[in-house]
Amino acid sequence: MSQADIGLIGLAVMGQNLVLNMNDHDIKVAVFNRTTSKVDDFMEGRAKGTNIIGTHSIEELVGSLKSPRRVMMMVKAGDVVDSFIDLLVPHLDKGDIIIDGGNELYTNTNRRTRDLAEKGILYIGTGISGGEEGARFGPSIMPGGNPDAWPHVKDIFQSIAAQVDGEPCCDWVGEEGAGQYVKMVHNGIEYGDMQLICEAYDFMKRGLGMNESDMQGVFAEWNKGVLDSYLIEITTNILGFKDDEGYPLNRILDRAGQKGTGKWTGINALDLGIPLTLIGESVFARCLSAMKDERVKAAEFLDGPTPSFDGDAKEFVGYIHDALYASKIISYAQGYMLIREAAKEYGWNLNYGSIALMWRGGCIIRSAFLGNIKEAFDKNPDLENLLLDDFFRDAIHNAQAGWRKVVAKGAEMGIPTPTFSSALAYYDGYRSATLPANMLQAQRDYFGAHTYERTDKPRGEMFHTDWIGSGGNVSSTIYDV
Ligand code: NBP
Repeated sequence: MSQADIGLIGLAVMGQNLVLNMNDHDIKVAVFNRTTSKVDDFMEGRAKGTNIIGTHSIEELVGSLKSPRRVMMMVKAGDVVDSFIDLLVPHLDKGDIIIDGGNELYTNTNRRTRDLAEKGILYIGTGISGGEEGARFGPSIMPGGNPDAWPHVKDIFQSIAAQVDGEPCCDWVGEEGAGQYVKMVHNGIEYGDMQLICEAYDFMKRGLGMNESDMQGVFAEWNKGVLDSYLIEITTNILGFKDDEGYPLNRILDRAGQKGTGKWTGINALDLGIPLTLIGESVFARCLSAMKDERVKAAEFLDGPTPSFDGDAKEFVGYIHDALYASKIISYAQGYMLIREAAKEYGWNLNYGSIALMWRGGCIIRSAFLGNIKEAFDKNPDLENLLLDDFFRDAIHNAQAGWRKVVAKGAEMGIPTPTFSSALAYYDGYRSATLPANMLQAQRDYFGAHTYERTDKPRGEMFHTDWIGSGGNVSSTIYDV
């Protein structure tokens, strides 16, 4: 039997489509699945007539591979990945490569990369985005792990990835769990992009009283400009979709779920002390939506303004566009701040421009906008914050008047805009040389003798005031909170 280029474990939706994608690119794949009848079904079904090899045990799978062996897992994240690693290792040699393509928590990938390196096995944890269609025809692939593994998988990954302007949406991200970390932040940004669009839709519908057809026209127009993206495109299509009973959109219950990666991103931001407010608000907006029954009761009980608008609706739609665009810039600026901090914290060497390039195609957040981010990092690889790039500064300056009008009008009309308004609060906070944290420090020192630094003394020199005249001279231990 001629030997396969790579083995793949896990024939669910992602695994099957990736295998067929590899087969299209003349990559010979051997496959295995825990429930082996799924191997047979696949071989008799979608894999019929291809070069794919079906196997029925880990031993047979590994035995069918060229050396160094490459085995990729597309299985449920967590313990299942650990158990497959345990099954694989006794059959592998030093220099062989194990790849996990699932939505794994990056800390697990950190641990596995180190443990397997001790055994001479090269480990990769890669983010893969784009869902079923992306896996089949070109996903965004974000690999991290043991850098020595990258040359062994580079050609395979880059050939099956989405291509934008002749460049693959796949490059080496960084050490250990960096690839899956970047995928996690990508998913958080996806939460943010979706919530921003929902707020624009809600404003047009409830605030301006627009119908689906008019809103569809607006989103279609937006998709031709700076907001050009997959999510704006599908929103346009959703607003235009009608069946015998009308618009399915209007029959969908307004309760959103979440699978966890947005939440992980928010938790990690809190751990690292990064103000990732927009993604945080997007996760909370889903949580609030899920409290449907309570909201229905509260709607009867709590009063507020009834939205009504008597201005120039067309002009206001332009302001909503600007609010969405400016908030989106804030979201990506915050996401990149988080990735930067993680790189510092975990000792990863990341190329921020190539991360933008990886997201340009194949994935849910793909957009023209990511090209501007790539250019910003090409100009200055050490850029501290996207807002400090000339292009994004000018963009936000141009958009801010409309953005402020939308946030103000939303508050006046009682239409919630959690991401538009939190993004604006972040913007105004970020550009404030002075914030009221002097009062906060005074309060902390008053009730807990936490001490404070002074504006007129060197940083790090701590002071305490006896605010009530009866306190002692003992101050609290100082540590970062
Ligand atoms: P699933 O996440 O549904 O996993 C199915 C695979 O895991 C099957 O091969 C199944 O084997 C195997 N598996 C399970 Br479940 N429990 C197992 C166990 N205890 N022992 C051994 N094998 C077990 O598949 P998927 O939706 O294709 O996703 C694969 C990975 O890719 C996941 O980490 C997912 O988060 C990630 N991902 C998914 C998407 C997407 O759009 N679906 C997108 C991007 C990333 P069985 O057939 O024997 O039950």
